[in-house]
Amino acid sequence: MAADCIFCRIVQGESPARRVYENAHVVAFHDIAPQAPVHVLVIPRRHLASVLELGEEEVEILKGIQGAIRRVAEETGVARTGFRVVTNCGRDGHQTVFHLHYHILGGRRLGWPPG
Ligand code: IU
Repeated sequence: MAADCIFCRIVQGESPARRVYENAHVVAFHDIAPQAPVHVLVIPRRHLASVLELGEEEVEILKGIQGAIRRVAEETGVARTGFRVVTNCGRDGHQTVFHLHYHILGGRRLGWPPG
């Protein structure tokens, strides 16, 4: 657990979040400021600052992330209508929370390219 990391606190249950799914490696919860009717974040339990810290050694975490994405998409209904998975990295990528997270966005027709 990293000091002063809000997502580590959510993993620990020390900060509130509306969880939708969890497995041994990840937790998924509704984004506090949803940008689409479905906006869920999938985060690893282990603190990794961004996708840049996700290497071949983290294959079990990657499997957990992929399993969570599929389960969340199915359970929220966006597996049927379509959705987007995105992870922002660094300043230009608009990352604001430095604990790796994947956004699952859906429930409306999304624009492309992203701004
Ligand atoms: P970003 O990719 O780092 O920009 O996304 C961070 C997301 O985390 C953003 O969509 C926030 O609304 C969301 N979030 C949250 O769900 N709960 C929190 O306590 C905080 C941020 I701080």
